[in-house]
Amino acid sequence: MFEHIEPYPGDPILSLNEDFQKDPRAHKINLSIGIYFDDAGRIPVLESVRSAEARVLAASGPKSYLPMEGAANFRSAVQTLLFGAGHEAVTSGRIATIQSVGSSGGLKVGADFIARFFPGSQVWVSDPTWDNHRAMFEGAGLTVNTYPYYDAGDARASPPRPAGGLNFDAMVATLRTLPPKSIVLLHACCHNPTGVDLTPAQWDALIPVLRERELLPYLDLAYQGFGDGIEADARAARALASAGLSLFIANSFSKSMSVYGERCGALSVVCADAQQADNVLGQLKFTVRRNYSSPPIHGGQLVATVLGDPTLRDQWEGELAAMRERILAMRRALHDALVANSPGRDFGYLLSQRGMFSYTGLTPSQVDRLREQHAVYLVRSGRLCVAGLNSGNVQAAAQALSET
Ligand code: KET
Repeated sequence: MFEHIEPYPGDPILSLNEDFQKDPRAHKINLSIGIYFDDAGRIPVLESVRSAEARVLAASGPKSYLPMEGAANFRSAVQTLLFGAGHEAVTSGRIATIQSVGSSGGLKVGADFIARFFPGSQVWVSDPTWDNHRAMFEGAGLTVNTYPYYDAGDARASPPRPAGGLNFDAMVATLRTLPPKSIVLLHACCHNPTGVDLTPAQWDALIPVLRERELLPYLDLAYQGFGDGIEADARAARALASAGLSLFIANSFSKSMSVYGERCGALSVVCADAQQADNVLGQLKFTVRRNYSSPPIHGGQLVATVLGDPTLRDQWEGELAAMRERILAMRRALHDALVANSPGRDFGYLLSQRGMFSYTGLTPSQVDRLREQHAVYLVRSGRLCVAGLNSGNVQAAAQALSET
């Protein structure tokens, strides 16, 4: 029966992380998967989430099914977090939000919805993007293309351009050529894998392009709070909604609340009015019903409890700020160690990029060498997860990088 089934070559991120777990070398360093580790190399349990969990367990009752769209308190807390309590799009009821199985679940429900209701549309993702974006949208039957994004630099240009920036002009030029109703996937902050984000002014310049070309933006907000702060990282979503654009946004709590395995996320669709939002919500529910029927209870209630209680919310903001600041400190430490090892080379990109990731420019064979000779794990694209560095391993990581 199954003779025709070919072996799965593995996922570029998750399978690599599994290989890391099996690696017997004691000095191994995991800079592959997008997980925040603390300075002791552990995945933290946030105190705000621990307190919320105690409350959720104390109050837990019969475990009926949640509605297809998820828990009402979670869904409204998500809208407030993303857009702000007083945002006109929230108060007018023109956002359809579902609780999803991680933001991955939300991204895929959105992709299935697009395949059904925008059958003539193709998807455009940044070059490069998170490996799974292409897989998910293609998995929904959509055609996926790329727009220019990361600037690999040009030593021969005058003045020479260092690697590590954004090629905004080329990005906009490509978006201007797309047919109406094309889906444009954008990282709302902390771009994965490059760490290169649009500035607020660039977001503002993008809005008229999206509007004039009648493009449908699909934001991925997986790292809210890891860039410049909870509110600042939501700026793009708020600006697009305020400009009256319709948009999708999938957001994650995996990283911001360190609840990876609880699979907490949401998909929100900002519509022109409440009537549209009602219809969109209905069709999202149908998409969920045909897929996994309804989301799980527990993780969503942890999130809703943290966001709904002013004391826990304050505590969470502090804990998230500490994670953000530790990543910044590790960017600085790695930068300084690399400069000390290779004077004259420019590692400024490590300081300007935001979020968990930086793009090193290492080739796949260099990444393989790092892993084989030094037990330092990066994704083969050359993506380095800064959040895997700590005061105990950053010098060794820098040494290995310098020798590769
Ligand atoms: N979007 C982006 C941009 C992203 O980096 C991830 C996870 C997700 C969505 C999915 O997160 P979820 O837990 O489903 O809400 N990225 C890391 C882990 C992974 O690949 O699944 C990573 O890039 O390493």
